[in-house]
Amino acid sequence: MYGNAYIDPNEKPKSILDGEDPIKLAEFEARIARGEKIEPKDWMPREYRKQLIRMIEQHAHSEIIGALPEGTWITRAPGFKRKMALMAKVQDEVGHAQLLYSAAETLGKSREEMTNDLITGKSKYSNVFNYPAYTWADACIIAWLIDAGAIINQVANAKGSYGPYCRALDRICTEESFHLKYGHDNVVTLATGTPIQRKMVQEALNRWWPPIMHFFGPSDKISNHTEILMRWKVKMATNDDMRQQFLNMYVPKIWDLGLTVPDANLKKNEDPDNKSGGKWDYTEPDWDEFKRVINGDGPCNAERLAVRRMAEERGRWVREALMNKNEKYVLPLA
Ligand code: BYC
Repeated sequence: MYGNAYIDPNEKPKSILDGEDPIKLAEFEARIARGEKIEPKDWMPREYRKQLIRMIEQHAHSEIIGALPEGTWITRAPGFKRKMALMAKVQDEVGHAQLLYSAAETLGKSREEMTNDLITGKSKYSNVFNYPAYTWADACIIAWLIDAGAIINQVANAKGSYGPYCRALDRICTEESFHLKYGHDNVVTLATGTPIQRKMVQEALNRWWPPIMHFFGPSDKISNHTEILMRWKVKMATNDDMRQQFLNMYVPKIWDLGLTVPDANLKKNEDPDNKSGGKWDYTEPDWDEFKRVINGDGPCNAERLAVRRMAEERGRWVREALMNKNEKYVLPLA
């Protein structure tokens, strides 16, 4: 861990830029405007550090908790090939958490603190992983559409301002693009399969649609952090823009497979004056449900954290053994 300016999370400044040196702040913002990357030892405003820790940490937790709903399908995936592919995907997701925790550590918060904040329910992680994966089709929809949403978000933010986060996102996106193909292949198999398979995948899509709409974050009108994160190029598009991009790319693909989207109001608004080709109209997602789920009261929050807590407890002896400076280890022969 090499960041040494970690902020006390309980400290409450009067305004987010209170006490910042205006000259340093102007230089910092000029670097960002020129498209330069900010690196861990560079000067940065406290709010930039705080926001990045929050966002990267939540992203890391999402990867590790996100491994759970799909992970339970490894032994039940149909056939050896799909079991192998799902095992590799889940392993990748855990590796993404590893990369992201390392990126967050460069800002000065230790892995132990982050893990502790996750298992005590202090930190958030993506809403979507608080829903159950009842059938194999749910695991397929996650691998296709949640990974698709993640790629849209991450490809954009990989061009952002904080070097370690952008480099982690570049690597993650490469791996996610395989996940997307794997998920698409699974969904195509079900959607072009027997009537029972088609019904199964349609029902899974119906279950996952509301959480997927929530995945991109609250609408811009009620998003707390978008403004400052866009100003500092941490977020490269707003929540609503990312949601629109997802609808634009994936609704036609869903329809092509003969599946329906469970939103009677979903349609592309073909305004001829709109050069972007028109935006999608959709039913406003239920933001009360979203708030409940991200604040700990979703269908699987308790179970997810209990599993993570158990893993932490069961792995303690390994970490303690590795940290023991007095332990004599067998040296390699060559
Ligand atoms: N879920 O001001 P806003 C994956 C919170 S894993 C939960 O708009 P921001 C995968 C937000 O934190 C990839 N909470 O926030 C893994 C804030 O609360 P706090 C997951 C959410 O940060 C395994 C409050 O709502 N991707 O794909 O400007 C298997 C207000 O929101 C969510 C990432 O983590 C949510 N969906 O924008 C398969 C991407 N949305 O902190 C797949 C990185 C919002 O004030 N994160 N909240 O208490 C981001 O890009 C941004 O943080 C967000 C939200 C766009 C998600």
